[in-house]
Amino acid sequence: MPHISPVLWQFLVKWMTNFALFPPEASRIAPQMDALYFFMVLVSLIGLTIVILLLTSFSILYSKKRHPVAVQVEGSTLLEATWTIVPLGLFLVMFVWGALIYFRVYTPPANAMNIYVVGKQWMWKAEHPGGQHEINSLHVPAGRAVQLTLISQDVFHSFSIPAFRVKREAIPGRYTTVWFEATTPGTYHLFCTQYCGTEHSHMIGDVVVLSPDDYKKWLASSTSGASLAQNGERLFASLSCNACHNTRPDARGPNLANVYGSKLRLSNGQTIVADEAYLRSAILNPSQNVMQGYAPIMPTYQGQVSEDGVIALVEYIKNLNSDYRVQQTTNTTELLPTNEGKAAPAGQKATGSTPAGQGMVKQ
Ligand code: HEC
Ligand SMILES: [Cu+2]
Repeated sequence: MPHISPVLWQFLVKWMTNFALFPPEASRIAPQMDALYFFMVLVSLIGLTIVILLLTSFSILYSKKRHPVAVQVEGSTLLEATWTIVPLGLFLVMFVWGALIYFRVYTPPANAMNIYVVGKQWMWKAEHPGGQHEINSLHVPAGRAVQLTLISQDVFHSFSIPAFRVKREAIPGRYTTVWFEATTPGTYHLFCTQYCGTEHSHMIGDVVVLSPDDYKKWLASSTSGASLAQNGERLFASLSCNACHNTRPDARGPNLANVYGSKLRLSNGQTIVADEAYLRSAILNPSQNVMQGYAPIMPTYQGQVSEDGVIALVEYIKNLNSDYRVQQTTNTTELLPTNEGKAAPAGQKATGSTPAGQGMVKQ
């Protein structure tokens, strides 16, 4: 595990963690984040020292006792340039350094496994693709990139794991994402860091980092029987989405197979990449982005499907994508129980082996 922070900072962090002054560094990004943080603290301390030294020495050197008559001092270009350029350089270093870390935190690697997190007053609900649900806790494997797709069911919340140095707003009406790679098995705190009502302080929980083997066991023991995609398939039928989205030649809606991740042309001439956020808005605000060649006849499902339901539908549509299925299989083969064919491959089975799903949506 490469540790970026120099030895002294590592020592400092260990010491502060020991005395509960600082959260442990339990993700790959944490040491990088801390290096920047300590750099900023150091620069501030040096600045503070210079200001205090100048303040005290000037008030002694130029006191009224020593200089009863004030002397007019003209400006010095060199002095002014120095105190402008040096701080500017320091702030630019912080800006570039911070931007690099920012992009790293908010750009998940392509092979990240995805977990949905729904925030609501006042709890966090995590939904794993295999159908495992948990409230105010989140189980993740160590050494794997994990992406969280967050949404709120009511007000603004903010999902924060200090030990991983990640934090992301959970916003009503929009998916947001953040990712991390946990390095050390253990239990860490999880907070809502956006004041969200009277019981905001109860919106806390545990992040449990497990070794890949233990994670595999956890997945197998907490499966609820149906994967998200399977639930989505059921919803797709019960909401009669398949009345329009089917393979009949006179189908009124587009075929949804391989839509996820593809570039779509809209009736207003724009193109858009169909990601999770697009699928969500296609279901809840269909009139917002109408596909070229189709009439805007799709009804809105606002108020008829919960966020959990939308997540299931989105996972189902993603699973209609043959590439995505292959990718998800390669991502999860080492982690998910393949032998009994329950949790992980169930997601694939949802679309592959159910005759109904096959006939209605897949082409
Ligand atoms: C009355 C017919 C009808 C029903 C019912 C319907 N849709 Fe649609 N849907 C359409 C049409 C037509 C479009 C293309 C025009 C548009 O984008 O609004 C579309 C577009 C979409 C898109 C965007 C796909 C793309 O290629 O742009 C998604 C996703 C989608 N529907 C999902 C659903 C889901 C999920 C349901 C059920 C909850 C559903 N639809 C129910 C007719 C329907
Ligand atoms: Cu909250």
